[in-house]
Amino acid sequence: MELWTAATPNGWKVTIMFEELIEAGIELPDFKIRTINLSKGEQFTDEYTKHCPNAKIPVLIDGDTSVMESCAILQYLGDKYQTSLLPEGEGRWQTLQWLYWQAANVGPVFGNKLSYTRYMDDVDPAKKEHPLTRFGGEALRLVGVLDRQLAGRDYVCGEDLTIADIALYPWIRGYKWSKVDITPYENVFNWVSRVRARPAVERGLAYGVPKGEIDQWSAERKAQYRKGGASIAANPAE
Ligand SMILES: N[C@@H](CCC(=O)N[C@@H](CS)C(=O)NCC(=O)O)C(=O)O
Repeated sequence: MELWTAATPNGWKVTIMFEELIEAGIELPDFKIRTINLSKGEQFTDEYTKHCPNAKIPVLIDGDTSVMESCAILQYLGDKYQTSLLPEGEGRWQTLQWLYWQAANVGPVFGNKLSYTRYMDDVDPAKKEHPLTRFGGEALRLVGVLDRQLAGRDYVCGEDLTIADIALYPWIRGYKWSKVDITPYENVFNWVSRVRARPAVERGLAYGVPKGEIDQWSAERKAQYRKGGASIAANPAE
């Protein structure tokens, strides 16, 4: 089994899943992680798009089967290795609806908010006003939905962590980065700490990232980005 990925929220979903499966006692076959260099455009090569026609990371290659889309990969692994990460019966549909909610809403909206907040330095600020308001407002609405779902629950679908939490966590944890203020949403804020405290999540997030940088950018990495003109490098550590 091979995972072609990069150190980004959609990539971390799958490496967290590997680690949670191992934590649950599953003996995974030998798997290989291949880092795709997005800035060099490795996602556009014929070799890559043969497995992932959408030309985005991650893609899982399991023998003759290639699966693109991070949430489909979570579901594939959840089906292949039966654990409480993708329960059966009623719990399955509870989990899948929140998984698809992430894929259709939180991922694209947080991704766009992040992009306009951090990466579009060359765009006239007046032109960014509408998308920032639109995606910022929608991101907060989604956080409100998640907050209500988490009331009285440790995890999105109840007492146990599922692939719905794994899909949501890498995007929500980056709230400072995307400047979506989740702090008034107590259930979400506490859930972020709860998920973060899991050893498998810690290990999953560390794929492709030096340990000291897991939760913040090192001075060296910021300097690299500053050279490219990105304002993210100028932000103080929060
Ligand atoms: N819906 C896709 C989104 C994948 C995605 O946007 N991947 C980003 C990194 S997080 C990527 O490959 N970006 C490179 C590019 O757009 O060229 C998924 O969940 O797998």
